[in-house]
Amino acid sequence: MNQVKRAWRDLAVFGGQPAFDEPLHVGRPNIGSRRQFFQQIEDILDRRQLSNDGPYVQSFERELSQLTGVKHCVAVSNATVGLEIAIRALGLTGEVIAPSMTFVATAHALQWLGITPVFCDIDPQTMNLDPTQVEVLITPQTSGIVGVHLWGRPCATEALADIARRHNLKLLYDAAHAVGCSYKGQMIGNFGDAEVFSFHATKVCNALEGGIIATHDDALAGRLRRMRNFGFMSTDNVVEEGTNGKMNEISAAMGLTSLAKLDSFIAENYFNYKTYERDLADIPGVTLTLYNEGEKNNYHYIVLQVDEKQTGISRDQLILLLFAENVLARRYFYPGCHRMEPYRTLQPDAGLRLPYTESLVERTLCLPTGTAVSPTDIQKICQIIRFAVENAASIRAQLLHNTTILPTSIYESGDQTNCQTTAAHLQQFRQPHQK
Ligand code: T4K
Repeated sequence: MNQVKRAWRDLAVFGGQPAFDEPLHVGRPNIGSRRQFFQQIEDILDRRQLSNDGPYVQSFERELSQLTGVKHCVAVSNATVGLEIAIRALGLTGEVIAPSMTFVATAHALQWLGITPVFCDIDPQTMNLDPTQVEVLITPQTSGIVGVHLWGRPCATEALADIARRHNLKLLYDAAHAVGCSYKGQMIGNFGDAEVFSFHATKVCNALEGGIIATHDDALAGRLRRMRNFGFMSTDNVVEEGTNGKMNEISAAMGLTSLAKLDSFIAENYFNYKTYERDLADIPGVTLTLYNEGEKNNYHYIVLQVDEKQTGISRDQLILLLFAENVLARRYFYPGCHRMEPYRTLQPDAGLRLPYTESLVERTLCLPTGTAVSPTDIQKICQIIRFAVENAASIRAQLLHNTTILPTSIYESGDQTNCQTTAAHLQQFRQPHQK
C-alpha cells in the first residue's frame, strides 16, 4: 500500500506520495463478457445489418421490457436524444417544470426544443422534485413535468401523478440513473407517461452510448419509434417530423452483454456501498446518501454530503485532496443547471427559489465505485477522508496560505489523470462560485 497519511505533509497535494498510482474514476465502465460481445460483433458483421432496428436492438428492447415489466421499450442513440424525442412525442410546449439538481442534459433537452425549463427546488431528503414546489410553479404555459430519479432514488411518483392529472400535464421521467431500480416494488420505467433510461458508458449498464424510452402507451410508443427514424411509418412513407435517434447494432450488443451481467454489477456496487457506509460511518460532518434497501437499487452512485461546519474542511477542499491522491471524485451536479448557460443568463433569478438545490450542490460529491474499484481501494479512500477531517485545521491552513501549492488542473485540463497543478485552479477552490 502507498504511504498511510500520518501528517498533512503526507498528503499528495502537499508533495506526499499519492495513495493510488493510477487514477480512480467515477464512471469507469462496467465491462461484461468480452467473449459474448465479440461473438455478437462477429455475427453483426456477418449479417451486415448494422443499424435501423436490427435484431440486436430488438432483442435489447425485449430484455428491457422483461426487466422493467414495461410494454414498450424503444431503444435510442442516447438518453438525451431519448428525452428530446419523448418531449416532442408528448407534445410538450411552453414551460416544463424540472429540477436543476441534475445533469444538464435534462434541461438542455427541453431548451433544445424551444421549451423553457422552469427549475423547481428539491426535497432535501429525497434530492428529487418537491411536489409542493412543483404545484406553485404551474402557470397557463405549463405543459408538463420532468422528474429525475436522482442516483436511481425514485421521485414522489404518486404526488407528481396527482398534480399532473389535476392540471392536465404530461409527466415524463428522466430515469437515466435508474436502470434496475424500483419504487414500492414496481420497477422504474412504469411511471408517468414515459421514462427515459441512459446506457451511457458511465452508467451501471452500458451500451457504449444508448438510451431506452419506456412507456405503456401504444400510440405514444408508435410515435416514438417513428420519430427516432425520421418519421418513417414504412418505406418511402414519412408521416410526421422525426430525427435520427436510432441505436446501432454494436451498441445493442454491448447493451445485451452488460444486461447479462447486471445482477453481478449491482452486487459489486452493493458491496462497495456497504464498505463505504461502514468506513465513513463515524466521520463527523460526512454523510453518505443512503438507498432504501427495501427496494431494488443499482447502488451506482456513492454520494456524500460534506457539512463544512462539522468537518472543518469544505467539499471542494476535500475534492482537491482526493484528486491529488488520484481519487477523481466529482461534484455532480455542481453548480446546478440554473447556474449554467444559457439558463444563468435567461433566468438570472432562478436561484432565489432553489434554496435546497443551492445548498446541496455546494456540499455534494460522488466517489468512485463500480467493478473497477475494489473494497481495498474504498478503505483507502475512506482513510484519506477520515484523515482530512481529523486534521482539518492544519490542512485548511496549509491549503489557504501556502501559495507554493499548485493543485491539480482538475476540471480545466480535460486530462484528469494529470495531477500537475495550477495556481488558477487553487483559486477556483478558494473562492465560492460566483452568484
Ligand atoms: N439525465 C441524467 C440525470 C444524466 O445523468 C445523464 C447523463 C443524462 C440525462 C444523459 O444521458 P446520455 O445522453 O449521456 O445517455 C457523464 C456522462 O457522460 C453522462 O452520460 C452522465 N449523465 C453524467 C452523470 O456523467 P461527464 O461529463 O461527467 O463525463 P466524463 O467524460 O467526465 O466521464 C466521467 C468519468 O468516467 C471520467 O472520469 C472518466 C470515466 N470514463 C468515461 C467514459 C465515457 C471512463 O473511464 N470511460 C469512458 O468511456 O458526464
